[in-house]
Amino acid sequence: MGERFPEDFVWGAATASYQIEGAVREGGRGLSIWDAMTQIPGKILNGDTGDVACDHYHRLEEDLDLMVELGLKAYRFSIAWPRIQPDGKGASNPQGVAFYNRLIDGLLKRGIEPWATLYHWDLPLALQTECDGWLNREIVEWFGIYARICFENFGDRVKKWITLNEPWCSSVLGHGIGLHAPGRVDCNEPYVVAHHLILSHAKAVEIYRNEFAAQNGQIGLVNNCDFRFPLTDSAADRAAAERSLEFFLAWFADPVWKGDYPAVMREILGDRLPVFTKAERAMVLGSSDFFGLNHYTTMLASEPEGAREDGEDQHVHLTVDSTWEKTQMDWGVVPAGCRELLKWIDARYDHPIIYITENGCALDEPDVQAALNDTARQEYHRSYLRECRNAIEQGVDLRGYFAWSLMDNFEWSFGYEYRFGLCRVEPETLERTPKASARWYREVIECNGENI
Ligand code: PNW
Repeated sequence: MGERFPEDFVWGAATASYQIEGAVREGGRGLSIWDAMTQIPGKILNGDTGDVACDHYHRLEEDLDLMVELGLKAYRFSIAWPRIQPDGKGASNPQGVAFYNRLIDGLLKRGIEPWATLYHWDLPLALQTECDGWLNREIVEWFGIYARICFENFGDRVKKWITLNEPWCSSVLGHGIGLHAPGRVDCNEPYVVAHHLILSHAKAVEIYRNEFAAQNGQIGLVNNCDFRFPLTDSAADRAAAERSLEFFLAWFADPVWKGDYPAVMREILGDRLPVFTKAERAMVLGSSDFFGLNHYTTMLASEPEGAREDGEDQHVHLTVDSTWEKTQMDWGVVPAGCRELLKWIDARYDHPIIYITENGCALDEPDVQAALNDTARQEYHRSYLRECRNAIEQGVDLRGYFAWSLMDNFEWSFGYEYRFGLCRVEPETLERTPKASARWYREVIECNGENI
C-alpha cells in the first residue's frame, strides 16, 4: 500500500461558466463565441446549447449547498468574460461582478476555497467578430485589462487564480479542427493562437504580481494532456511518444517553465512557429506558481510507417490498446498513464507544485437508476487517485485533485448526452441528485484519501 495524501491536500470539484450557468441573455451578459457556435446547425450533438445549461445562475444557493453535501474543500469555477465585459472591452458590468461576488462569498461562508479560472473558452463574441479574437496580438492587452478587473473585484477573497483553461483546446480544437468555437479549420492558426494565449497568460500574471502582490495569492496556467506510452520498446516508438507529449503539453509548458518552445517543434515547424522576443520570453518564463493539469486518458504512440501527412505536424501514429476499458467518450481508462505523466512533468519541469485541476469520466447513463448507481465512475476516480498517491510516493509534489465535474453539464460539441457529473442533473427538471460516486468522494475527502 502507498503513502498517505499530504495533510493539506486540496480536494475539490470543477465546473466552467458556459457549461453550467445558462442565463446567457441575463444580468447584462454579452454573447460569447460559444453562443454563436451553438447556433450553427450540425455543430453540437442534438442541437443542444448553453442557453439554460444547469441554470446555475439561478440555482446558485442550491449548488453551494450541494458542494457542502459533497464535503468539498475547494471549488474550481470559471468567470465568464462576457458577464464582466459584455463586449470584451471597456467598463465592467456591475451585475456580472455581483453574481461572482455572491458565488465567492457563498463559498467562503461554507468554508470552501474558491479557485477561479479567468478563461474557460467563452470569449466575448464581439472580440471574435470585430477583432479576430485570439488571432490578434492585441488580445494580450485586452485579456490583461479583463484580468485586472477580476483581481480588483475578487482578489481580496480569491487566492487561487487560473489564467487559462487548456490553451491546447482553444488552439487545436478551436482553430485547427474546428470542433470548438470559433470553429476555424487551419493548419497554421493554432500556432499563432497558442502564441497569443501564452502571452495573454503571462500578461495577466505580470499584472497580478506587479499590482496585486498584497493580495497574497497564487496564479497559474492549466494545461490538458493525455499520456503516451510507446507502442513498442523500439527507439523510434519511444521517440514518437516523447515527441507527442512535447507537441501536446511542452508546446505550452516549455515557454512558461523553460523560456521557449520545445526544440523538436522549432525544428519541425520552422517559421510556422512564432518566435518570442527577448522581452516576451522574460515575461513568460516563470509565469506560473503551480502546474495545473487536466488529465483524462492515454494513447499508444508509434513511428508512422508512411511519409508525413498534411496537418499531422508531430508525425506520430496514435492507437489504443484493445484491452483498455473505455468511457463514453471512447477514452481509455489507463490510470498508470496518469502516474507516468505526473512523473514526466516532475522530471521535465524540475519538480513543480502540481495540481490536477480536472480528472473524470463520461458514462452512458440512459436513466436515473444507471446514473445514480455509477460504480464505474467511482472506480475510475479510485484507480486514478491510487496512481496519484503512487506518484506522490515516488516524489511528485502533487498538492490537490479536482474531480470533473461537480454535476452533469453542457459537454461542448457533445451536448448534454455526455455526462461527467458526480451529481446527476435531471434533463427536464434540472433537479440535482448526488450519484454514488459523489457519496463515495465525500468519504474520500473526509478521510483524506485513506479509503482509496
Ligand atoms: C476539458 N481533448 O475539455 C475541459 O476543460 C472541460 O470543460 C470538459 O468538459 C472536460 O475536459 C471533459 O471533456 C477537453 O479532445 C476537451 O483532448 C477535449 C479534450 C480534452 C479536454
